[in-house]
Amino acid sequence: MNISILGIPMDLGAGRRGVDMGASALRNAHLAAHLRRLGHTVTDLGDIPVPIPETVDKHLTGGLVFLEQIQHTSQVTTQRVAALGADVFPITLGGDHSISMGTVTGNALRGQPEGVRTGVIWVDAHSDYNTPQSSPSGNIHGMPVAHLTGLGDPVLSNLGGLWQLRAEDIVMIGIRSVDSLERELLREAGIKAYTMKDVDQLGMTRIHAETMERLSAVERIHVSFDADALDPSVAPGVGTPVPGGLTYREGHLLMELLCESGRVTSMDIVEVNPVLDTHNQTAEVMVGMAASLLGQRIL
Ligand code: 5AB
Ligand code: MN
Ligand code: MN
Ligand code: MN
Repeated sequence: MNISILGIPMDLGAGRRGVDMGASALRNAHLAAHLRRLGHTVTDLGDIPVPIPETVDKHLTGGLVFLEQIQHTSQVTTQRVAALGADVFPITLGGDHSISMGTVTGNALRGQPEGVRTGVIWVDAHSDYNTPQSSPSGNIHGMPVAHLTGLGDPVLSNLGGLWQLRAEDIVMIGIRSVDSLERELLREAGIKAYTMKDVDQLGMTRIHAETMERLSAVERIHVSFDADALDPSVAPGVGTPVPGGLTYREGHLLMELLCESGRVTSMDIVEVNPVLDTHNQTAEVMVGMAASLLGQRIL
């Protein structure tokens, strides 16, 4: 496979500093080398420039912190990813999860300006379905899925022109922290979310099978992997840790089953925060997850 790595060192969407260094941490954990060892051709496209918070005026625009800067970066991200060929497998490195408004949109538009029906597997402790009105924090990393489906601020929900992510094409896995108004929005939209209770009860094998069934009509599948989906004992370097997350094996099993399905066409790795990490453990774990998705075998 032709894999392109693109960093988006964004921390304007998160409440804590340091997640902008996530892309560097993942490169330091030998992401490209691991993928090359699996036989892939890997091109690192470097980083999209993102302003650091200290250089911009922090203010709230209609319930969103750093809206203008995040809008600009999301537009650039959409264009850069869309310009990659339809045959390329992009791995986009955050940065906080606000980058996924641009990465998902760009991936849907890759090679086809009007957009391709694209499914999203959102692996996360959080559902990231807040609107500016429902958000308790104003932090845009808690809002990307809502904006991808057309809710929220039009400045962020119209990145794809006529293309929009359909609520029925989203599956969330690992969920265990949802805000109260956000819960109502998820219900109204009918978004399928597997909570940690579902992971415990059903197991990852069944969740994977149901996910593939649900996404059977989409042409592309994007995996957006927030490191905080994993249990904090496995991935401590995150800004919004929530106890009771996916085990190391549950994370790998999901990636291995998705790899076998052969249907995943792009991936984000987001929310890795080296400032809060121990010895780059979280970046190394996330590189392992990417390797499993891209063909690493035990035997
Ligand atoms: B992450 C919270 N729901 O909106 C909010 O890490 C947390 O991308 C959002 O999943 C966490 O501020 C965003 C309380
Ligand atoms: Mn290594
Ligand atoms: Mn997230
Ligand atoms: Mn999260």
